[in-house]
Amino acid sequence: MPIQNSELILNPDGSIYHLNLRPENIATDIIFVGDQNRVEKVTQHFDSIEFTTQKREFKTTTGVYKNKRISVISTGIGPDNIDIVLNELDALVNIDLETRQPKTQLTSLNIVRVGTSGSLQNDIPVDSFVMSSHGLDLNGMLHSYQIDEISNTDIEDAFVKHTNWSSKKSYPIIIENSNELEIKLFSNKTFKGITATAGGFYGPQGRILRLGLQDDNLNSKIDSFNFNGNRISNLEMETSAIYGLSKLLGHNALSMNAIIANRANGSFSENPGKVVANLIEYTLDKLAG
Ligand code: R1P
Repeated sequence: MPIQNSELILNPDGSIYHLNLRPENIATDIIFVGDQNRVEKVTQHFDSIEFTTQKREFKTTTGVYKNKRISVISTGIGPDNIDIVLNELDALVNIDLETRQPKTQLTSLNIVRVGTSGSLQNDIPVDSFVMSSHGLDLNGMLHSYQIDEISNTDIEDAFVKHTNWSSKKSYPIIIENSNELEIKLFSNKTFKGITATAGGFYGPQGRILRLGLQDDNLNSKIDSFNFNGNRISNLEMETSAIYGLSKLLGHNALSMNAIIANRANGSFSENPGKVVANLIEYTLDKLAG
């Protein structure tokens, strides 16, 4: 049965609905950034550019860096956007858009997120890099899918117990990164830890402006969680969704975080643009290496 027009939506030019992309427009190596203005901060290093488009917050540029064809895509903010980006990218490589049938030969994409994030640990300072060993999903988007095979119940249950996690909130899920990409991108320049992914910036990350929180002590309980030496290093808004959907769809994913704030000691980078620029150069060189 072909996938119906209402489920797999194509634009009149045959491109996929939100991303505005056709299969030939994307490389198999992809860098995700949050901010659409960060796309050019990556592609300014490219030797050549073959394609660029934008619809809403989703800007894509494809080109070549040191003989490697790479697409850079802005996802905007949050796990809801990742649901759109991952499903549409997968459709571009793994569904025949003419027959509207899944392909029998599947393609695995290599996806590296270059994002900003807040450290939760005193010893992971602003202006450093964190590679996400796991995504800790606190937002629940992934619960719409069949996640039994990708979740790690031992750590999840320990986290729920440690934090006295409210049963009214979605159950946390822990998903691993791609080991292959970790080996490619790791060095002594980067910290490594579990990245917690929240579904909002203020309350869901424990920030108080005028509204009270469901649990005032959640961030300090997150900081002190330790499972066989694995601790939670940082908080942001996309990693667990990228890891979860990539694992379910058969893609490789890794999240690299430029630490611009330290939530444990209240500091903020004096030059956040610089650590992001450094992480972009680091990631490009490791990917092309
Ligand atoms: C919040 O300010 C945004 O910044 C972080 C968070 O994950 C969220 O998307 O990442 P980016 O800088 O990559 O967008």
